[in-house]
Amino acid sequence: MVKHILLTGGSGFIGSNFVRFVFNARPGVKITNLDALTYSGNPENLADLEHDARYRFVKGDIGDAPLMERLIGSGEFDGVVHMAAESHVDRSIMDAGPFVRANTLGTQVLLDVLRRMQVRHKEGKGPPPPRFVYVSTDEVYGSLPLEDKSQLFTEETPLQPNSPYSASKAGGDCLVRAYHHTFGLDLLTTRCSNNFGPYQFPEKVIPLFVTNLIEGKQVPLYGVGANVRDWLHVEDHCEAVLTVLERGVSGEVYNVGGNNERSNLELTHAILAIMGKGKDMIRNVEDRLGHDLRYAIDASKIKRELGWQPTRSAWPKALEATCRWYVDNRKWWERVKSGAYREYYERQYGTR
Ligand code: NAD
Ligand code: TDX
Repeated sequence: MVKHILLTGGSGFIGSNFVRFVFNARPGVKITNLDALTYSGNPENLADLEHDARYRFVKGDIGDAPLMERLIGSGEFDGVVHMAAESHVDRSIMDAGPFVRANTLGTQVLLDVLRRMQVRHKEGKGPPPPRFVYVSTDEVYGSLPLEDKSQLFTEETPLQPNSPYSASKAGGDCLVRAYHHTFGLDLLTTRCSNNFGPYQFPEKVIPLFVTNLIEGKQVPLYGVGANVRDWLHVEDHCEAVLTVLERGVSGEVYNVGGNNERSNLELTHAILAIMGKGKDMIRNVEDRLGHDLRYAIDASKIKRELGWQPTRSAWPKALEATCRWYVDNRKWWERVKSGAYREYYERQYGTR
């Protein structure tokens, strides 16, 4: 079992859920969270754990090679879970630069630190490089047709990313593959479908729609809402990542999915029903450029080989619980939507 995990991007949606999940599931494990606190990194997501002896926060950018060298090269971690990324497709369509820098080049910086550790270790001059899990996405596979529901993404599906976001994530996937193949580093990859749950930045469709409805605003549905996504509760994803870290086979890729395909229109109707609102609250807006039609994951490998399967994603109960979380935690998302969450950051870490 791992003892001390370096988690990158731990102040974001999945990262902050991962910290909580691991502390509950493995009370003896320590986590150091390395996060640059970009717009989607919110220290308030983990404010209650700040004084937990098992938790440490380091503010930094994965692209900062000397810092990564000092941190990872110290040898204090036996596992790295790499989640830090620019994560929103629409932002990548506006400006791809930050995506390539964080998702592709940032991943390369981390891999190069491991490579240098490996060289030093072989010379008897330092600790071995830790195991490294790259948290990727189903979006690297591109898009499936709407008509033929039998088609699913498997780990053998060729990478055909369609957005600057998914292309920059696929850059990371390719580097992980190459560094394992070339140097034999202990690297693994997960490719997960759309997550939902608490602490998701309200630019993503579920928290955006739920919080808009609470505020009495309409929900902007792209096109006619025909696009299909496979929804997985974030804690199921966290469990899958921990499982891969603990028991995955080095060099392997594991798909993670909820077997829970919904069109955006179906999803929107479900949210409206939960929130007690009518269809008049839908505003059909211009479609996303290059909008992938359908993502659907075949997650049979991780089930067969590592025994993981989703247990928290049952529809619509899990969606109802998520909507309720946003209803009950209005202060959290109001501070995000208004930008006030940055004040906490300024107080804790000074000006940016
Ligand atoms: P998020 O945007 O909520 O969080 C990303 C975190 O990374 C933030 O805390 C941000 O400050 C940090 N970060 C960004 N650039 C950084 C850098 N250069 N250095 C250090 N930290 C940096 O994203 P999320 O939804 O929690 O996604 C986490 C990971 O999971 C990403 O790698 C994403 O590609 C992957 N993923 C997400 C989903 C999903 O549905 N949200 C599904 C599959 C995979
Ligand atoms: O306002 C909106 N209206 C709308 O119709 C938004 C923000 C989205 N949508 C649609 C677009 C997508 O088909 O809803 C669907 C989901 O959109 P997002 O929440 O932006 O997620 P998606 O683009 O599918 O990507 C997400 O899942 C995979 C994450 O943001 C990625 O980080 C992850 O890799």
